[in-house]
Amino acid sequence: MKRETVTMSKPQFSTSSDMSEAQPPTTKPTLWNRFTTHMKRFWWAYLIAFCVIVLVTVLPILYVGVPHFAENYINNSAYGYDGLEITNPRPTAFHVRQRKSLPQGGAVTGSGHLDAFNATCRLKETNEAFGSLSVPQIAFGNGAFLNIDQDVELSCVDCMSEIAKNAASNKSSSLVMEGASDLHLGRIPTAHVNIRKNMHVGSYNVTEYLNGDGSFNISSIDLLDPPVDGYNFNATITVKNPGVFSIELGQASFNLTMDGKDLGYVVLPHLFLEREPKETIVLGSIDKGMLIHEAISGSDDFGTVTVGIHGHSCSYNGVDIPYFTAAIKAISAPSKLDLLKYASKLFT
Ligand SMILES: *[C@@H]1O[C@H](CO)[C@@H](O)[C@H](O)[C@H]1NC(C)=O
Ligand SMILES: *[C@@H]1O[C@H](CO)[C@@H](O)[C@H](O)[C@H]1NC(C)=O
Ligand SMILES: *[C@@H]1O[C@H](CO)[C@@H](O)[C@H](O)[C@H]1NC(C)=O
Ligand SMILES: *[C@@H]1O[C@H](CO)[C@@H](O)[C@H](O)[C@H]1NC(C)=O
Ligand SMILES: *[C@@H]1O[C@H](CO)[C@@H](O)[C@H](O)[C@H]1NC(C)=O
Ligand SMILES: *[C@@H]1O[C@H](CO)[C@@H](O)[C@H](O)[C@H]1NC(C)=O
Ligand SMILES: CC(=O)N[C@H]1CO[C@H](CO)[C@@H](O)[C@@H]1O
Repeated sequence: MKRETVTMSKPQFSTSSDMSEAQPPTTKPTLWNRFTTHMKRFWWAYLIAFCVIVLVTVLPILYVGVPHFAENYINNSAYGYDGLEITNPRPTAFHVRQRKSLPQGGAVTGSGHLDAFNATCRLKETNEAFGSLSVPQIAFGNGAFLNIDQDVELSCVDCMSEIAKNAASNKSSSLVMEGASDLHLGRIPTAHVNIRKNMHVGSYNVTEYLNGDGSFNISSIDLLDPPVDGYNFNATITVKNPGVFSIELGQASFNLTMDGKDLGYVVLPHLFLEREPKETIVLGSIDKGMLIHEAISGSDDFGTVTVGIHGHSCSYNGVDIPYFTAAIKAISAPSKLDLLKYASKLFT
């Protein structure tokens, strides 16, 4: 074995001189004869050379190129949050669901699958792991389909709070999803891929959102006199989701101010931001006298008031959800309300 390798390169380069010496000088060999004689003597050299070429160039393409390509493809394909649903929040867990078609672009043709794998989610900034997701097998052929439907346990609740807080404070955050899987594609040998995907989490300017056109509409409002359970009004509002994914928050409560003074508070007992605008209930306890006085003689147009909205807490089934509370608490924004349009009942 060793010896062959050593001599292999020599015959290849000295063949022409060997050949002419080997041929009897009288007969004029045809080109074909010379070729076959040459091949008879040196076939093994060509075989070895062929094997070397295969080993050196082709296999890396399969073993290195395919994983590299797959990693590149996963790295560069934009992850879409559309269709993502976060529900059933608990202090250290929540449910996540996403069913979506994945684009099968680039050179990934043919059918195959990516094995199921566990992905670790980390905060990009600190590299701290805060949860893991078990990504199911993803089969592809005519496109691919992702189907995630599971609980995510949080190993770092503060990390999740940071992400949620940033999202509500117009600060973006980045996550890294890490994992390793095997890619089976057609007849190509199984390729081991290391996945490290950066994901951007969008954020919102709540001030802009609250004052933007059509972010929420008050569909109905009832004054409760005498108050019921401490609330002196209830209302039904339609809320537009500022984001692209659905999120079940539970009971969110906000304190209200006007000109820096306490006006009261509102509680939204079942806040679930879905893709389409959706109705939700608001229960409130406010100083009506102060509101009406401001509407009539305040600095805004007649009937219009500017109410300061300050996040207080968020709970689900009566249990505080620390990461959502962090997001809600980050909200402190003024909102202009046209009481004549929304709450003319206040003046009757
Ligand atoms: C994919 O992204 C990760 C992290 O950004 C990087 O370390 C890795 O080299 C990338 N892979 C390819 C094939 O570009
Ligand atoms: C993911 O992790 C869980 C628990 O640690 C384990 O039971 C499961 O087999 C893992 N799944 C894969 C695909 O490695
Ligand atoms: C949000 O937008 C408002 C008005 O456009 C601006 O005054 C405020 O600074 C912004 N807030 C953040 C956190 O960027
Ligand atoms: C509120 O009403 C306006 C006009 O009636 C509409 O354009 C907007 O989409 C509505 N917003 C919601 C969240 O329903
Ligand atoms: C608001 O209060 C009125 C009067 O008590 C009641 O009929 C209505 O069902 C309440 N609406 C909500 C959304 O709680
Ligand atoms: C803030 O809101 C909470 C409930 O949402 C309420 O218990 C608390 O009294 C409010 N604080 C003020 C100063 O209004
Ligand atoms: C950091 C961040 O997300 N900033 C955003 C704040 O809000 C404005 C307007 O909505 C965006 O343009 C910024 O990108």
